[in-house]
Parts: sequence; C-alpha cells; structure tokens
Amino acid sequence: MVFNWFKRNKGKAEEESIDADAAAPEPKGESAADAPTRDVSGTTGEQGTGSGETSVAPPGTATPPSRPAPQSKPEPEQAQDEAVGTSEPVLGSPLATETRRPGLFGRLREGLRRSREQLSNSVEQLVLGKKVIDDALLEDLEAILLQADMGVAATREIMDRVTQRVRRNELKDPTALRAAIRQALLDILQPRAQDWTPQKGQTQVLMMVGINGAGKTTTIGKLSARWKAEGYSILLGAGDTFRAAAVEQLQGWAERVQVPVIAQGAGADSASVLYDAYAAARARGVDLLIADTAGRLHTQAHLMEELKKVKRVLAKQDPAAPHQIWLVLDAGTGQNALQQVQQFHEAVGLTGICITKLDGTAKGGVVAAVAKALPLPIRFIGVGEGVEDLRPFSAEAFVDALFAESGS
Ligand SMILES: Nc1nc2c(ncn2[C@@H]2O[C@H](COP(=O)(O)OP(=O)(O)OP(=O)(O)O)[C@@H](O)[C@H]2O)c(=O)[nH]1
Ligand SMILES: [Mg+2]
Repeated sequence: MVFNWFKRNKGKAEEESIDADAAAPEPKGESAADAPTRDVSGTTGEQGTGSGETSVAPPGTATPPSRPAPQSKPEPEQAQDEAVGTSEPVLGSPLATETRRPGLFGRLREGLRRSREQLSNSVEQLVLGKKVIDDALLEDLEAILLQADMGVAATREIMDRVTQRVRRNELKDPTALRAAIRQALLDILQPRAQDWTPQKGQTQVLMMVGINGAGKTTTIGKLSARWKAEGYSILLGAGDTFRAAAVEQLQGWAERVQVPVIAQGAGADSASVLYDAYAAARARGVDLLIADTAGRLHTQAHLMEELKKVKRVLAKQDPAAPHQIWLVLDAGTGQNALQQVQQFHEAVGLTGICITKLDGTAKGGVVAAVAKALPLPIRFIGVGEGVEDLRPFSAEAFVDALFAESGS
C-alpha cells in the first residue's frame, strides 16, 4: 500500500506551519532576584515566607491582584458559568455545583464532535453499500486517516493492521472496518495514557512549556482547580515575563480557583521569578508549584535557552526539579505539533504532553500522530474553555468519543 494521498498533499503540512515570531528579548543574566517578587495570593491565610535566598514579599506587602484584562483569556464570568456541570463534583471546589451540563463523557463526546464527523462519519460513508474491502477502498481509508491528521506513522500502523487482517480473511465485511480502525487506534494510544497527580508533601515543580497561544496558562488554571479540589496545595509561578498581560492572566486564574501566585513585574527574568517561586513553595511546604512560561516558537533558539536556564536554576534547589515538564500543544496546529514535540523534548526533556483545543478542530487524529512521534505520556486533553473541559487522557474514552455512533 502506497501513501498516494499523502504524496499528493505532502507540502501542505509544512505550508501550514506557524509563522516565525517577532523578535523577542534575550534572556537576562542568571542572578536570582533582579526585581522584587510579588506574592499575589489568590487566597488568604496561605502567605508564607521566602526561603531566605529569595525576595518573596512578606505578608501585608503583597500587591493586590489586579483583575486580568485578557480579552479572550479566561473570562471569569463566562468561565464561571461554564464551570457549572460536571458529574464528578468535589465539595467546596469551583467544580462543585455542576449539575446542568452533560456528563463527562458527554462533554468529551461533544468536544470531539468535529473530529468524529471528520473521521468516523467519513469511514461510515466510505463503507456504505460496499460489498468487499478492495484496494480502492483501502486507499480511500488511508486518505481519511491522513485527513484526520493522524500523521504518516499512525496511519501506516493502522493501515498495516487492517490490510493484514483483510489478507488473512479475518476482515471481509466493510462495515467491520470501523471497529478494526478503532481497535488499532486504541492500541496506539493506550501506552500513552499515563496518569500523573501531585504527591502530598513533596513540593514538586511542574513546568509548562509550549508555543504562543497553545493553552499553557489556561491549562495551568484548569489543573490548579482540579488538583486543589482533590486536596493538594498549589502555588503558581508567573514565569511568563515576556508577553504583556501574561502575569495578570495567570493572576486571574489564581483568583478564580483560589490559589496563590508568585510574580514579579513585567520584563523580569523568568528564571529568577521561578527560582523565587520554588523557594517560596518549599518554605510553605506546598505540594506543587506550577510554573508558567512564555510562549515561544520551537525555532526560537534564545527562548529555548531561557527554558533551559529555568531548568538549571530550579535544579540548584533540588537536582530533581523541575520534576515534570509538560508540553502544551494546540490540536489545531496539525502535523507541526510533531516538530514541536521533537524540539521541545530535545531542548528540555519532556515528561508529558497536554493537547488542547480538540473542540476547535476536526483534526483530533493529531493525538495519534503525537502518540507515535515519541513515547511520551499524554497527560491531559482540552476539549473546551471551561475548567472541567480538561480531561485526564484516557485512550478508551477518547476512542469511544471519536467513534461514538452518530446520534447516540
Ligand atoms: N476551545 C478551547 N480553547 C482553549 C483550550 N485551551 C485553551 N484555550 C484558549 O486558548 C487561548 C490561549 O490560551 P493561553 O492559555 O493563553 O495560551 P498560552 O499558551 O498561555 O499563550 P501564551 O501565554 O501567549 O504563550 C485562550 O483563549 C484559551 O481560552 C481548549 O481546550 N479549548
Ligand atoms: Mg500563557
């Protein structure tokens, strides 16, 4: 089986790759605290002292959190509304009062609607009225998988398995194709579904990295809500000192989910802010520091250097820090996501991937492409802007939602 469709469309993914960003400032020197650190707690009673090496502001001098101004960034009112309706409410959490919305699977299913229409319905149409599985049908199937952004490797694996089964006469009926693809996809995704949760009393650091607008800050907000509701103490570190209003955006989330945040002024050294934030986290004994970082393109060497520097600086306090580094990918970036995985992994060594905005694309197959790119765990997927729209990645639930019967 030759990848004819792919050959015809080969240049397309490259053309769709993101434009180079405008010039970004060089990272500053490695000194720990160039600017005074603001502790902008979203909660009362969680103020702590710095480690002594840092300039964490003492209680009382904390700058009151200013309301975030980000236009499309977490709109508190709307988001609050959206946070109404999960089937796993946790008392006292922003997720607690939800009753109106469809259940978790329903939300996942709805979030993947466009991808399902693209993939599952196309397969349905393909086999409609067909009596046998012949080469022409298999070639069309291959095109459908590639169009769903499964990528070459995952498409090849699925096609190989389906073709072998056809040759062995195990798969004759075209209507059984759907189930065969579903199973092959499940086998690709299953090894990547590896849950991660903070550990109480460990003061670990989770650093979020990714290109501009991938959903890092939003994902941090959603994760904070989830883990806070599960009883973990969380501190946020405003390491995106590059983009205007990035700190305010994180503070908006901190306020909304009631977790404290350590920040400095705009333009401060990212490594220095996060060093201070980690010192504060250790001093307070919080379970997890989640470090926000500036968006960058994987091609921006100096920004990649800044991430490496953040890593080095955190490791001065604990060689194991940062304990987790997760790449946040926008599902809509298509096959360019694969380059991002490669290059961020090369630069900082990833321990997980979050794939956001699956609700905004018909190309949810990219999850399979990412799964085949590197053997990295896919931790969470985002299927909407609401707090509860970030789901721990489950291969079964994902495949079920993607292949749910139309109208079910
Ligand atoms: N529909 C949808 N929107 C999302 C999802 N995740 C994030 N977003 C939106 O994507 C936009 C960008 O998200 P941010 O969290 O600001 O992205 P970022 O990676 O922090 O961006 P920079 O700080 O510029 O690097 C926001 O409008 C979010 O609401 C998702 O799963 N679904
Ligand atoms: Mg951000």
